[in-house]
Amino acid sequence: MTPPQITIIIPVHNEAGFMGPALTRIRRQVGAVTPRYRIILVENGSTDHTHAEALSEAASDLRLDVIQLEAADYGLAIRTGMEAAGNLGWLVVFDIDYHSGDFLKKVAELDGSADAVVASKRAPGSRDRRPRIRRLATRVFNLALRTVVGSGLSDTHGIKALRAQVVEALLPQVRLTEDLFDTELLLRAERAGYRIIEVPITVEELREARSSLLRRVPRTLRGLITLRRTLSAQPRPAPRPPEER
Ligand SMILES: Nc1nc2c(ncn2[C@@H]2O[C@H](COP(=O)(O)OP(=O)(O)O)[C@@H](O)[C@H]2O)c(=O)[nH]1
Ligand SMILES: [Mg+2]
Repeated sequence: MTPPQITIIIPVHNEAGFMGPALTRIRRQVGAVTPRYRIILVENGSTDHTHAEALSEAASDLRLDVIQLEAADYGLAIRTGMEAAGNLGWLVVFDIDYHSGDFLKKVAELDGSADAVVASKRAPGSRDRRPRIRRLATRVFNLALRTVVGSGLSDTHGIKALRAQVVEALLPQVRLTEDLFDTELLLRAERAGYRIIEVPITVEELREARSSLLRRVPRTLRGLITLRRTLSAQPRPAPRPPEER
């Protein structure tokens, strides 16, 4: 089987010092799976030397591209990376502190049987070694995904891969940025009838979490309610015929 084209998109914000060693690990993980890869770092809003460090990494790595936007926005960073990635092969979203070689292997072994792959912290076989409070936040989010937006997905945050052509088709419809951009993208993929599979993952924090759950959980829940309104205002697309998949 020909190894797939993989473009890894990584949003980065105030990651000076941490990013260099993480990129070395990520290059090793993706290089073990395919020689046909690119990495796109999208930085915005950093107050440290992240952008300068990213540029210096890119100076010695032809497969690494760096994009900089002005204001801090996690979702907009991923979106911009996706827009820059083109429409070949797989687009993979990693965090700089959360990435997986095993996940890339699973994506590379797919034989056309899926349009998107989500590493779900809630899938059978996953091992979540994060602190209890973070695991609890994931459970709350999972419950909200089912009850607020009626999704069958068990996780939408974190590591995921989508076929570039699927992203190209869906991006014009996606409205949200920040925390919920990737959730909206996956929910729209689900509603459009694309085949999404969930795979287990071992989650280990490579460093302490920096975002405050106290602020993030209510913000995310409010965002999901907005998303439900947006999605229900639009007719559910007819399931796509098999030949289009
Ligand atoms: N471009 C960009 N990246 C961000 C922003 N906030 C977080 N990130 C990146 O998103 C990833 C996850 O962030 P992290 O702080 O580990 O969040 P957590 O693990 O979900 O609490 C890391 O690669 C961060 O550098 C942002 O505002 N802009
Ligand atoms: Mg993190």
